[in-house]
Amino acid sequence: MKSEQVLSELKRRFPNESEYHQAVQEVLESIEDVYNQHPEFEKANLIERLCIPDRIFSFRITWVDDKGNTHTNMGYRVQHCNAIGPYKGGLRLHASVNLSILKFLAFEQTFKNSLTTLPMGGGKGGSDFSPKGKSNAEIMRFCQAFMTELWRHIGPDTDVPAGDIGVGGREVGYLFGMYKKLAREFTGTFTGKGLTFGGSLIRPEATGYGNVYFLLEMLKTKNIDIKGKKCLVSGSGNVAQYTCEKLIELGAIPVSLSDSNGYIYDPEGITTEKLEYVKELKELYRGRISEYAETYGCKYVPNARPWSEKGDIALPSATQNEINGEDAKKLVENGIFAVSEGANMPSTPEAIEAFQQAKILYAPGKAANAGGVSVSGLEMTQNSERLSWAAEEVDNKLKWIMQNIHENCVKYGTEADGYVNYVKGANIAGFMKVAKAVMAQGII
Ligand code: NDP
Ligand code: 2IT
Repeated sequence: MKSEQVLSELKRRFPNESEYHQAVQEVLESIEDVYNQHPEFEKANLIERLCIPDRIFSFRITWVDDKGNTHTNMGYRVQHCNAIGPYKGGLRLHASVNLSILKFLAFEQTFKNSLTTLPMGGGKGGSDFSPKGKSNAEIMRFCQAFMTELWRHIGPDTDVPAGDIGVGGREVGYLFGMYKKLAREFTGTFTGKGLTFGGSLIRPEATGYGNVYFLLEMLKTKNIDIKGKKCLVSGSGNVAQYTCEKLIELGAIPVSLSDSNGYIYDPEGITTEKLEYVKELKELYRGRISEYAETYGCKYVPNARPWSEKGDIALPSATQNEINGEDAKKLVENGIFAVSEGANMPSTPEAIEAFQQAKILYAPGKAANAGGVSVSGLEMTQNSERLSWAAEEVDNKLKWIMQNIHENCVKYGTEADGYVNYVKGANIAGFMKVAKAVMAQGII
């Protein structure tokens, strides 16, 4: 297998899907050498079978707004690979959603899920519907309309969706309610459900907490204490909020947050009280992060991301390609020594290269943000058992999983000079497990 050849063939067959090409390229380059030690993989054309999703559903969604006007949106579900378990992955509601983005996310999800040690395949779905400025009733009607199509493709042992950008507890509730009505069954077909109907404790916290647990493991390899370290966080949604919560608990100092309109920089640190304000602002009022700057009198920069500010550690937690090569160089110049990705693919290839050339600690999303889907997997187990575990039990399992992923990255990613290439480690460990499972199951 030559990674350039595979990639150029995928680009020819699936043009104009830049995010998908980007995610595939990163994995191909990491695994090329190991893959080529297995001639049986090449004979079975395993690489194309793992890069191209098993199937994709796409459909029109029609819904009515509060004024009685009718709208259409596109809905999708990409079922990438179910070699190691049912398709599993979130739903994204954002105006930017298209097939390229969902294909990259489903591809990444397959290898991320493989790293978690739990039996989950990879998938992703969503719609170009924008929840911004919509009323609760509009969001509910949209979710119900979306589910009238999606429900026939999912199930507790087939495909289990969850949240992602624009889909939190409220949306999962509406989606699950309609699924249950149409499927005429109460099963664990969604994760991230409310605690009163089968949700797991710690699932809302899991991605942010998990990312900080992973960061702690990386810091341990350099004997660095997280206490007092200034952390640049982007985003202000689910992942960013619980990243800040864990950082504060451990004595670190989150100093920034962002949304699609700009970022705030609070050099005194985001405290527990300020974080409670952010949670309310974002979850209850759907407000803008600029309001934080007005309330607490700190700096707000519109139409920008926080990467030119000074800090010790960066935890990008908004969206893909939010750190470009220039941003990465600036971060390194300013003394950042660790980057741990809460978002999926937030760093461009140029940014990753800048971090790795500077030999700083750099963890890709598929390792560092795997805590969210891990606790989703634990929610599936609890639903199958018809039991709920205590928060401490779930949190301890989450810690163990993040430590295990870190160990695997070190095992497969340590280079000759001792530098841990976490991208390579995560890709090799994640890929090999799926590859072996596909090979064992024959040509299907
Ligand atoms: P939320 O919808 O809760 O928050 C998303 C945040 O990112 C918001 O602050 C949003 O700003 C900002 N954002 C979204 N899109 C853009 C954009 N195009 N440009 C700039 N800012 C943007 O989503 P999550 O916190 O759940 O997800 C954040 C990231 O983490 C995503 O990459 C997601 O795939 C990833 N992730 C999430 C997991 C989960 O369990 N939820 C698990 C693993 C990864 P605004 O309010 O203005 O839209
Ligand atoms: O990107 C991700 O891992 C998620 N959005 C969570 C997926 C899940 O099924 O919990």
